[in-house]
Amino acid sequence: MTLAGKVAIVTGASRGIGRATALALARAGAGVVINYHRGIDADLDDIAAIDTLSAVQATGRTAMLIEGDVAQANTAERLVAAAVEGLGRLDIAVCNAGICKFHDALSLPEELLRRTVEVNLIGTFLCAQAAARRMRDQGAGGAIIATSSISALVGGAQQTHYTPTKAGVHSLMQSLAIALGPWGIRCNSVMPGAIETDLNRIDLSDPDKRAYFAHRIPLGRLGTPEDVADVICFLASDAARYVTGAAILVDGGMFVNLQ
Ligand code: NAD
Ligand code: RM4
Repeated sequence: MTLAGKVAIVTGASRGIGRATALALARAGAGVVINYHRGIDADLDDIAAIDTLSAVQATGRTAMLIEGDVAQANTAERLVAAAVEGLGRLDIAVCNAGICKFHDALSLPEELLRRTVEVNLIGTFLCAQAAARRMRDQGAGGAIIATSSISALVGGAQQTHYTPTKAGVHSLMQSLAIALGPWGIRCNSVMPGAIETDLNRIDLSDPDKRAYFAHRIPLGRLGTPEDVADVICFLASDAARYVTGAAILVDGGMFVNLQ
């Protein structure tokens, strides 16, 4: 197990890419602090989170569940404290929590714009900063991985409030790689393409959209959360010991397919 003895935080880990990442890290040997946020369907969110906790524990690793909105100032510190007090240390932070409510640009409410920036960009910054402070104090390096997106590089008419946050996350990992390199803390991002999760369930229910993606993705299928989780695990591991400031597209080739 490549991550034996390591401890990780994963934000937004009750569902989708975060859930698959928590499981992949645990299977590789890491203890995991699982974060999620109670949204409009609080009961369903709790059920998903408890299910993830059980699945991670079933791997034989230690896990903790911490509810909290990453946009709130103290959530990241609570996650770090849980890792240190509950699991003894912190080696890996996966800043993954994100929202994307598809919406027209011209009628976009300011509130949705501000919330998307707060969760996706500010939440990622606060999580990375709190984790990095602890990793610096431990003196043993660390790995921070953020979930950016193919949408950091290309646009979407219904995503004008979202794509700039993903470009921001990409840039944040580049700058943090420079700032934290002296402590051996590596900072990278993954850029998933179209991965089937709750986040895009409505968008991908449009047959025309599915047909477009099927045509555009050279590997011929939408992505799964596990496709992304395995790359995050690689970036978290010593196999990526000389990789920092990088962004890895995990999109089945969708980005490069122009004609
Ligand atoms: P999802 O909706 O399946 O899961 C989102 C998770 O984030 C849930 O666990 C939810 O509880 C949590 N969450 C939401 N708001 C939160 C908040 N304020 N604080 C803490 N946790 C919060 O989504 P997903 O598709 O797995 O997306 C995960 C990340 O991947 C996001 O950052 C998203 O932008 C990014 N991404 C997704 C795709 C895709 O195609 N699904 C593609 C590129 C990037
Ligand atoms: C991603 C990308 C995907 C979309 C999700 C919601 O960053 O744009 O195509 O389905 O967001």
